[in-house]
Amino acid sequence: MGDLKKGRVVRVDAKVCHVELEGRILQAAPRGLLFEGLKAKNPVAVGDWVMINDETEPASLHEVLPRTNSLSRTASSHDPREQVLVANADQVLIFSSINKPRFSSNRTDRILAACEWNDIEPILVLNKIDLDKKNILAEVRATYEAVPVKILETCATDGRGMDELEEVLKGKVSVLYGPSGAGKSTSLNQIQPGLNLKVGKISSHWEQGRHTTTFSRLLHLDLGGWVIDTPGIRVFRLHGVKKADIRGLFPEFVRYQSKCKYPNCTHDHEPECGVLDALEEGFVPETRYMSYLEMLVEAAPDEFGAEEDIIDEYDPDAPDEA
Ligand SMILES: Nc1nc2c(ncn2[C@@H]2O[C@H](COP(=O)(O)OP(=O)(O)OP(=O)(O)O)[C@@H](O)[C@H]2O)c(=O)[nH]1
Ligand SMILES: [Mg+2]
Ligand SMILES: [Zn+2]
Repeated sequence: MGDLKKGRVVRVDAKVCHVELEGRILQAAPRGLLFEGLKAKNPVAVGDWVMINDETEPASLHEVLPRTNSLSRTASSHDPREQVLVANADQVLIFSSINKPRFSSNRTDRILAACEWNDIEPILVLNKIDLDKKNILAEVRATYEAVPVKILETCATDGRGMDELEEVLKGKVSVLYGPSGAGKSTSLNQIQPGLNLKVGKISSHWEQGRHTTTFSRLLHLDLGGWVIDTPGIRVFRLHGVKKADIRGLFPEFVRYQSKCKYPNCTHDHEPECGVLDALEEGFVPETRYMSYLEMLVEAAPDEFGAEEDIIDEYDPDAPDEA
């Protein structure tokens, strides 16, 4: 057996991983050993550092090096295992369009909670500010500044906010997360036209994007750093959290928690709850509280939502990406 070499996983397919090794990308099959005793659904994720033997045909992936962090979720409503979406990332850029598709508080709150749980810095990118016909931008800003979360306002089509976005990406490993159609690929193309990522059309009927990016992959940025462009994920359910953990994932609630009568108050049904009072007085936005309650219910053991939880359907007719 030849010497093992260290590479980085840039893409994961069903049977092989695409690994960058000494400036080239090769496909490597994970060894069976990596699956033995595995509790998670997948042994390898995009962003992982791995040890490769490139003298076999195909190359083989021998070892996954310890991770600094990972972003995981519950695989699906039928599969309670942990699914590691990405590993070793510095930050998650949560892309949301203000309109087309419309801004989703629930989706935003779930991924924010996941960042908090996995200890990865979130940055909220509010894109398509040119489409803010209903003037929701100010309200969204206020809600998330209170958490607090760092916020960028962008318009990927006319270039507004792209300098700030570059500044944030420079030298970091960033996950780009957001619904189909939010403008992740358009933004990356603005920053680095050579990437030539395919961008989607928005269906006017549904006002939703179809998935144009269908798998996660790690890309180099000329300005320094890496981005992981991900396909939109419909529902992000945390993995391994207990009911009692959820309240810690909504940082702005903590401010009011000291006024709760019971120290282990779930802010759900208990009397004399500081968070419920703050909600009634308008200090806690209703959207944040609704997301909290939904996640609280899910966190109960054996309770998984009935709704399908897969990466939005893959369009087989879509041409391959550049
Ligand atoms: N009006 C407006 N349209 C935009 C803006 N940013 C992107 N778009 C359009 O939105 C559509 C979807 O953009 P994409 O970049 O493909 O979205 P995506 O987030 O990569 O979507 P997936 O790859 O499917 O996850 C394209 O038609 C873009 O031209 C913006 O700031 N304003
Ligand atoms: Mg895309
Ligand atoms: Zn309470």
